[in-house]
Amino acid sequence: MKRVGLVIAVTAVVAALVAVGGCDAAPKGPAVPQPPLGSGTKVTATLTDFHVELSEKTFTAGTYTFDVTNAGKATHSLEIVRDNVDVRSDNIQPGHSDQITIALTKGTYQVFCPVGNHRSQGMDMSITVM
Ligand SMILES: [Cu+2]
Repeated sequence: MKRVGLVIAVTAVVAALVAVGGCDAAPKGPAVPQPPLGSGTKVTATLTDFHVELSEKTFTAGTYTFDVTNAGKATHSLEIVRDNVDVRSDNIQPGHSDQITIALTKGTYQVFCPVGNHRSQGMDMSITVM
């Protein structure tokens, strides 16, 4: 996630991400390296207060770039997690966007907003990769 942040973000956002990074839940193993940012199949993710909407409902194994747009009024982010895979966008201000790229393999991933208590407020879903 730091890598993505460094590529994309302005310095202030990077600093904020690094500061937040120390609070993340313990990883379940070495982080799996992800493909280059922007590669693979494009998926649109729209974040609102408090819902995550994806343009795709079904996924097959492969590389995907999620174009994440915050269409809400609060700050949001998109995180995709499974085992030792954990990819997270920058914190996105209302009206702004970010990209994350992830190699999806067969199985179920949790897709949620890690900001505040947004996950428990409904910004939480799972995707199953066939
Ligand atoms: Cu949120």
